[in-house]
Amino acid sequence: MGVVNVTPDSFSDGGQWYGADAAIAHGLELAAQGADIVDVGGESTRPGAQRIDQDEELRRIGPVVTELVRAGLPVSIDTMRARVAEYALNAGVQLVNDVSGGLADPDMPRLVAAAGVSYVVMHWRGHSHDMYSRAVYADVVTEVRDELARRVDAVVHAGVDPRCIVLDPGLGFGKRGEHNWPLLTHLTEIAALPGGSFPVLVGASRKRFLGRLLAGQDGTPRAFADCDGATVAVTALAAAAGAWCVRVHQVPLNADAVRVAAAWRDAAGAVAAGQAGPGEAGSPLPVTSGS
Ligand code: PMM
Repeated sequence: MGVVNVTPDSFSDGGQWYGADAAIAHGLELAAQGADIVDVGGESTRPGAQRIDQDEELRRIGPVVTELVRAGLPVSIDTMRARVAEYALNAGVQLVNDVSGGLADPDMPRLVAAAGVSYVVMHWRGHSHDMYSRAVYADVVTEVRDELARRVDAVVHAGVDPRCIVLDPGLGFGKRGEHNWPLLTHLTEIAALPGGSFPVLVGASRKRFLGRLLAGQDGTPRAFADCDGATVAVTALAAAAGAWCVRVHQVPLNADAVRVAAAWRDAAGAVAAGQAGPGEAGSPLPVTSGS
């Protein structure tokens, strides 16, 4: 999944694709480089971010989703607002990526259910302006899994087909580095809920915890744009562990890493032995649009 942030202020690529023309060209480029899905978002969720209003979010994403769908790309909409998702669904997007897992807008699960599209349910404890105040965990893997299980129950209760659900541990959202790493190393456990195993999406690309890991000797974190090597490493490890999708800013090397991981899993016999984990890297959307 390649990221198109139509925002002036995302932490990882803020401003680069802010204009509609630049964002559309970037989405086309990501697909040409091997992205199976292009994820379009109009609202930054960087730590400390204040919300923008709905009209502004619609203004940012509208022409971009419309053009990328028209070009024949599988597009997802990264939004917490049902109204914005509805606009994008009408334009033909095939997946709703809701970083709040249906908590920010109570109309979202019903809308997704009616559309019958794939739904990324991310672990989230609240909006970005004060997300670190909620970064308190005694056992992060168990708590994230249990909180995701409650979100799955809620969205299924609202009518979402469980086969359409993708789970996401929400790296960096109300989580510090010491929380992100155990989540990454326990993807299978997080997605194995009592109702069944769900595909997993991992969004580690260029996040702060990678910059901190790669800090220089004086402790200065590595710049976001210089964390792509670390992102590729996470991609390979997550895909080899069975992640269904990785959400990344730079596609070519991550697409290669996904292919390496698929070969690795094949050679290990993971699929044949029934140890497919939470999802197959590179597999198509959990359900096709509108099915
Ligand atoms: N992270 C960001 C935005 N959207 N969506 C999902 N499903 N998972 C994530 O981890 C995620 C996301 C923030 O990163 P960005 O500002 O670089 O896009």
